[in-house]
Amino acid sequence: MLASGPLSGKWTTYVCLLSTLSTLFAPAVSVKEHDFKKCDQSGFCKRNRAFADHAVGTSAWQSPYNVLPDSGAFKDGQFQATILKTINDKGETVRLPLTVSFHESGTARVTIDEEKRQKGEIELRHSSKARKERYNEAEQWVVVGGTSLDKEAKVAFEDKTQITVQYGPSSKFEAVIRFSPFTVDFKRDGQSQIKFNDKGFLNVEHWRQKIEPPPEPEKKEGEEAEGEKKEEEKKEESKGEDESTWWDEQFGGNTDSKPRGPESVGLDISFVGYEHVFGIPSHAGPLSLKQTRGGEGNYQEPYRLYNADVFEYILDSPMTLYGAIPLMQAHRKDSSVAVFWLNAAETWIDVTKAKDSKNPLALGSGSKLSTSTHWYSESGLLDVFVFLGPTPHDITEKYGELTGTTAMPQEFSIAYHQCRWNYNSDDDVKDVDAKMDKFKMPYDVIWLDIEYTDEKKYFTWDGHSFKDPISMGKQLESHGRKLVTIIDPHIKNTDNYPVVAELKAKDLAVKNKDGNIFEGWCWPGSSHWIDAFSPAAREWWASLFKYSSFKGTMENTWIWNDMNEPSVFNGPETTMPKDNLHYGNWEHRDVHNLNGMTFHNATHHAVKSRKPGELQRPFVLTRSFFAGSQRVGAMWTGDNQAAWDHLKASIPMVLSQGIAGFPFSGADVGGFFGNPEKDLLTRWYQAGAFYPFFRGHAHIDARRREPYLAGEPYSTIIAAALRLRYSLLPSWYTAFRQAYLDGTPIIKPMFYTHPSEEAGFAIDDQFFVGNTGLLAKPVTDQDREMVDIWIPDNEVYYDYFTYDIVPTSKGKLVRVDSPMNKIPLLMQGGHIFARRDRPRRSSALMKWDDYTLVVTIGRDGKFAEGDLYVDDGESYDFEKGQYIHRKFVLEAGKTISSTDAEGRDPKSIKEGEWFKKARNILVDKIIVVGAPSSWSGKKEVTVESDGTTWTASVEYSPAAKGRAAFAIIKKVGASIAADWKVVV
Ligand code: NBV
Repeated sequence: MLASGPLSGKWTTYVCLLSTLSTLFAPAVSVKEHDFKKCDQSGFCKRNRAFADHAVGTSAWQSPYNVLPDSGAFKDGQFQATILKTINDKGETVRLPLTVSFHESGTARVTIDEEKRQKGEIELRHSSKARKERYNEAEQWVVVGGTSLDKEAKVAFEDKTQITVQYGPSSKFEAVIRFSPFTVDFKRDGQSQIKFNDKGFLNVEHWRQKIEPPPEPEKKEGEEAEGEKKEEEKKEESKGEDESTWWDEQFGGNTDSKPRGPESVGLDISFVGYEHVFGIPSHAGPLSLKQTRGGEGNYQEPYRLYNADVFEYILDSPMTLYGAIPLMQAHRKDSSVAVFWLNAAETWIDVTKAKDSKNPLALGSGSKLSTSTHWYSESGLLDVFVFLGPTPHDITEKYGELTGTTAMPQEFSIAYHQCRWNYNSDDDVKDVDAKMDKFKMPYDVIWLDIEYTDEKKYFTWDGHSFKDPISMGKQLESHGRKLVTIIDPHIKNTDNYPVVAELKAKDLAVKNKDGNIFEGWCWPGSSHWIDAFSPAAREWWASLFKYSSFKGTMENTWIWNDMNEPSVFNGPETTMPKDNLHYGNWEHRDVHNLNGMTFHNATHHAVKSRKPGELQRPFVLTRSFFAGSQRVGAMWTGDNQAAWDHLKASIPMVLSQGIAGFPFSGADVGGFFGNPEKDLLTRWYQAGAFYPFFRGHAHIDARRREPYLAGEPYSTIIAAALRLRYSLLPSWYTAFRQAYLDGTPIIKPMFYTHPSEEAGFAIDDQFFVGNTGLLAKPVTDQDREMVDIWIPDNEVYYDYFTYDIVPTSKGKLVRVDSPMNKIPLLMQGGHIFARRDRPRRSSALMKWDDYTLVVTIGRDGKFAEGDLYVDDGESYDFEKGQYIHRKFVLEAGKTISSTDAEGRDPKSIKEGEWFKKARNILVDKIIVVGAPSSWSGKKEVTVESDGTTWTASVEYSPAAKGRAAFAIIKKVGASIAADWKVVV
């Protein structure tokens, strides 16, 4: 690993050290698939797949899970009973408490635990301190609302064999719980949508005592074969169960001891009549998930969720990546449903599709397939939420209610971020800052990777290269810019480092299986890991971020959390041993997928409390995440490559984040590893300008590639992409507001916006932005000068840049020119969206700029509407009503009006300083694309606001050569905060 460019002596030393470290402990440069488990290398994955195969292959298979007769009771929106699992031919059973909850929000939840009494009887192996319970605290981290029980839910039918509960809005949802075997059929309007255990794959590996085998008698000659026969017989007795990984498991030279033995939970979940399933990020594959049990074009392996530092990941793969959101949405024409599998342990999901002739919906709706999924997690509760839609928006909204929505970001954080590993010194940062200005490239944030520290000791600075961080921060501040510094969860194990000394003294680190502090290797060499599950650890973590403690940081310093899967170079699969122990003596196995979120959360709260009465919304980027992470920051898709196929893959990945409730996401622009050719870099900026999180980043070995270095014509084209993002920031911010309110994705795939158009369900390379009607399809192929955009409806579409009317109709592919300097971007008719057209150096400098409204007249020639949300872009005052939210409507092709989008009475708002100043921000220009011909010859329009009337000039350009007619109303002069009306 060698850095390019001139190296100082010290720098060379570092690079050598790094290169030694990385060869010793880090994975090699490209992902080694064999560094990560395949299903048959993971004991419980193999067992659950084998269990499913056994069920499928056994005629008249009977699931051994039955609700104990008369054990059930329904009360106040909840059905509780005991499931008996028959564990052997003698009819012995274990008891599994079942709770089916029906919530006012319309979601249902099925939870299966294992009876405490049984657990108490189990003696753990060794002297392990691991907690003797199924992990039941994921809920505390993930669920924030939507679980009030629905007291209106009622029993519609009940006998000895089943109970049917009606629930949800107008009682149109129904759960039919059958007892023998235990199954649940979730219906909407009387039709089955989701079935649990329909295939009989329910599998709760109960806790059992390890029976140590008697010592093997010494073998005499010729006894070998006899021994093998005994093994076979044993397998036969245990019904083919493979016990070899029950008590410990080896992988890559590591042994995972399992003090509690086998304890996985598995269930088949069938989506009746649904051909498409989406979600369960993060994977580098198509948005519409593939089948996983082989066959042409399918995967062989299940989708895996086990947060890992996979390093240069491969594409089109169900392999795990850095974060996990176990939410799956199924969609067919006009109907969406979903499940959320609340389990933080390693999880695998098989997806298969089959013709379902029994199902009238499948045939009638034109959807020919049903999708069956099979979920299994290594430990913990079986805990599943069910959403019955029917729209994709219902799913994201209800899921948002359950796990929280995107935190309202500071406006700077949705602008452009300039990063690389690494900016070498404070002078380097200042220089990049100045050059971006020189080349008129707007940016808001510059980032420092791990080299800014003194030998990877976080909360310190390398005194040689970063002599004066405050003066650096101040230069940035002078243009409203910010600095982000990286802080990772591994704490260098070394002398004279107060942070590690405190971590140890206060006993706040993750422990190994013996209860001693866990030591592993990461960038700093020998390290310990903060255990962010512990409240005391989080409190201590917060103390480290105080300005007085993390010297050199200022109010414009924000934080980046990397390596929080956690990445442990010498650990199994580059992460922590599963038998490590966390706060409360939970095994790492139980909480692995939550780990990244707890660290991100600790940092978010730490930054929020840097000084008493902190007023700014924190910005913290994370690599690892789980369901709920959206509440505390943004994510990026990790270490991609400077290659066209990685650019292409980034779009479905970011779309998938959006429909799984974590839309504040983006991929490294330019590709992390390698050196992008200039055309690729340029195209990537054009795509990145449409990621909700927009950051250029590069590996330490990559050549410098700040956008001004690209040279002409590329630099100018990149600058245009940056400016496009900046001019549309008001609309992006409005989309974030919607995401914050109800979980709506920021960029939306076709199935989401047009749930009736089947031809669009699998399309994942084009998307709409917020509610603007902007339809983008970034170019992701080399030398592609035209792209085909799929048109989902019969609206009129205009080219964003030329106002050409796209000759098209619903369901057609339309060819759009896309030379290097053009982003294929259409405007759907019928919308009004806001821009700020004056180019400036940073978003902060645009704060008081006037707005341009773009009206795209719909097919009927008369109507358009849209909204704009504005607040101070940084504080929490918006929670106290300090915001402007306007609704714009064009009516009858004649009047354009602005009213309060929420119908608020202006007198009810006690206007603070920002609000008062914002009143002076004006709507400067209104561009009406597709303006009616009756406007031709108009020179003036009247503007009415607050009882005053004045005129504004209008310039009308008639339609010409495929271009729509358009009008520009100039110097409108109406306040953005006021009601007004423009009459043509
Ligand atoms: O901190 C260095 C890098 C960082 O630049 C990258 O964005 C992360 O994904 N980090 C990974 C660790 C090393 C990766 C080779």
